[in-house]
Amino acid sequence: MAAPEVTHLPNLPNDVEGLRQSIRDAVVRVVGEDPRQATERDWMEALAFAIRERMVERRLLTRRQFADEDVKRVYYLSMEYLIGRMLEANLRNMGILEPARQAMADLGVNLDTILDLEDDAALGNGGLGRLAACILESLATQGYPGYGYGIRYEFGMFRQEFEPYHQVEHPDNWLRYGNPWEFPRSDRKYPIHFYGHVVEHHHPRGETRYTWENGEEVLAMAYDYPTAGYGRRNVNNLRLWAAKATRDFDLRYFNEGDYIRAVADKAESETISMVLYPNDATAIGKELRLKQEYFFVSASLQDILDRHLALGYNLDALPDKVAIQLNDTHPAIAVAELMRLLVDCHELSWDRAWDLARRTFAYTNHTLMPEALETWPVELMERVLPRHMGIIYQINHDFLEQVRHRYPGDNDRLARLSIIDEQNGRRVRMAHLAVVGSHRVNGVAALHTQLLQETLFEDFYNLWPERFVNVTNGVTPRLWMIQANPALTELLGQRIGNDWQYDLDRLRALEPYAHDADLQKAFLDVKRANKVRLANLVRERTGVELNPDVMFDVQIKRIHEYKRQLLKLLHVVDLYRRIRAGEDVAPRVVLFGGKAAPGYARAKGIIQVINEVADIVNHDPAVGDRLKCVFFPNYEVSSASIIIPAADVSEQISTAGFEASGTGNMKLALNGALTIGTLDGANIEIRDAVGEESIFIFGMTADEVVEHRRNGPNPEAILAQQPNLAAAVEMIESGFFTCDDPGTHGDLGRYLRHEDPFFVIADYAAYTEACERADTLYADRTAWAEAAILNVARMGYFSIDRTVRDYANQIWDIIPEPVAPSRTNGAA
Ligand code: 7GP
Repeated sequence: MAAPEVTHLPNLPNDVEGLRQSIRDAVVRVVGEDPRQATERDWMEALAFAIRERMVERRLLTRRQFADEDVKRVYYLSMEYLIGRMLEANLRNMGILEPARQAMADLGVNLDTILDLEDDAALGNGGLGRLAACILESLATQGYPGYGYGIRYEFGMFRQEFEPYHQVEHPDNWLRYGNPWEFPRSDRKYPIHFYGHVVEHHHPRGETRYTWENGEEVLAMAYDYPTAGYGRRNVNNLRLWAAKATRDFDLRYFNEGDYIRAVADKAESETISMVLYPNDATAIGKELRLKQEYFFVSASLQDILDRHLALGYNLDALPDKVAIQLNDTHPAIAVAELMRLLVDCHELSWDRAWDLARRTFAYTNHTLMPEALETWPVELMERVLPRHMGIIYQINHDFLEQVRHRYPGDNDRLARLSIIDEQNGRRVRMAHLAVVGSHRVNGVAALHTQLLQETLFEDFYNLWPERFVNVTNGVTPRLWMIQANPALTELLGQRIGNDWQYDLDRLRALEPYAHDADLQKAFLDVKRANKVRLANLVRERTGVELNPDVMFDVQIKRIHEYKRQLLKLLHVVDLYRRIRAGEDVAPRVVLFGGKAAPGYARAKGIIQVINEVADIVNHDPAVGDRLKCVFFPNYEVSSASIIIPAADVSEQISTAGFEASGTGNMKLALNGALTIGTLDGANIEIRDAVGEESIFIFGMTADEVVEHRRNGPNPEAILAQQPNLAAAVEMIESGFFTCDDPGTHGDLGRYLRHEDPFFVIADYAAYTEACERADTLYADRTAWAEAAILNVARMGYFSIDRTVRDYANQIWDIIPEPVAPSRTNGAA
């Protein structure tokens, strides 16, 4: 036992005086600057260091308690974490936002100015990555022992600019000034192998053993990001891996005297963690991507096993002490890697290892889009991960044996279920590997899970119905209400207290006041103030003036054909034409935001045409305030938290059957926007929660979409019957909105007239009718306020805390372990 003074934790004060002291000290001791000369950025760093020393203290207390209490832990494996800014969130969740504000003011610094200096941590593309960030925050908030693992990308999601209409991508160099939130762990490094070959060792009695030899080796080094729970002392950890060259990477070239080549090789091996692939819901068949996936999975599993053994557990206890969640198939190679570690490195028998692996893993699917389903050519897998290919063959062999016994002679079924797709040039189906290797598989909304069972995983569902569960997504109210919407938070506090911050169902207490005129007025005032805040940002970023007294109609999400930004755009063009023709239309601001994958030409074309239409509409003196159209550049977490509280209307208009869940729909509705939406993803559950009168549902259902496709859609026939729609399409294709080449949009016209794969044309009439219902309600301010208040009151189900409890109870079998106040050395 070490002496007490060695094991003692510092217990730093959290009052204004104590914080001021820490911050002032940090400017000198950490930043290395004279407080007399410190810049705002110096103060920001000093503040971050003062917070992080408090976070790490609680992190260590949390870890001690978890070890003492023998808890079961969940590990969330995700290629993406779309975190956003950390300073304000950490201050809030640590409970020191207000004292820190005062301490900074005492030092002559305005906290809000400082908060605005921070870059977003954008280590994700969209929904999947943001969900991962929400889940980590909730795990800590509810006191669950839950850890994230991922990649410390040097370059996150690209920065989007328009030049002047089309998207241009710029690198996101978010680490250029260093990062005060991370703890580099130079002692936490694991070797990661690629390439080489497998050698079999036959033992006369006993199983054949395999070694994976030669090949290349990279090191994965850990960087830790403490994650604080709100209103609790628990601080969990997000561990991100960075690639580092091994020391002897270069021996060969050094010996040959080729120094430059040797150093260049070092740089090459470190590219693994260099950049996030900016693709949302599309698989990237690149070797580097496979290496990224294996890199972080292998490092994470080695680390998990190390910790498990260091805590004194044996490997047979793995599923009792460890749950591992695979966030989509990106980490699915974990199934084979855990088998390799258990069988080759820890010398367990194959059957014992398989039983442990399957009981440890669970897999979340986030999309039904066929182009998102990851498959790797067998040839590539054999070259990059030869041992894993062998393991996958063995898993598949055992699995298909089982299927053969269950369905004798059904070879078609075997081919459909096989982990190896023999039809398309032999590929490994990662989703099949994930399903076979997991004890639970979940979709992210009720409809999505149902469709998984009926389509993508139908054969697996028939085989193992008990494996499939639904866990509807949620969002964290800490970021998406308390931080993003302080004015509404304040109003809620006055009316119903603050319990909803921990238990979002308590928002229901607002229901009885929905027709209270005072509340309605206060609610509309809050919304207007939020619209003014957004209008200021839009002016700053785009130069466009918005009138906060008209409806703000918002579609913010990745640009995708199935999400149907074109449907909204056709509505804008239709309104514009009618305004020019002297018609009286309800005024609105239409705001788009979102990025297109750099290689997704159609999505980039959609951005371009929106920008072109916006430019004409916004400058046409005949239009004035009746219509404004804005494409908000570089939509990210930090701008989302300004846009969402200002929205009156939330556009959730994907082709039914394509949006797995959506989470933007939840954030917007929680902030009092009314949804115009299809019966897709979680929109259905939102409708059930808020009631028909607080949502504008339209369009084909998922079944009708299938039916419509089967009948052979005919967009031209529909256009012939809808003169307004036809006129809008014509206006675009005729080149009305393009200044240079009028032919640019001919292709878009052809696409809509002859292909229309996501039924924009077929749903248009129903869509505009839903928009008109919204306009009518909006014109009645009292009725609108009532509907919007009820909407807020009934969104409790969509808290990420409920989502995380569903995972904990149905999948992980873990319980909360709140850190006891006594453990904090008496700290308040
Ligand atoms: C998204 C889904 O498109 C969205 O509907 C859902 O709300 C979100 O995941 C969280 O579950 N999917 C992705 O972002 C994605 O990249 C491909 O999926 C793997």
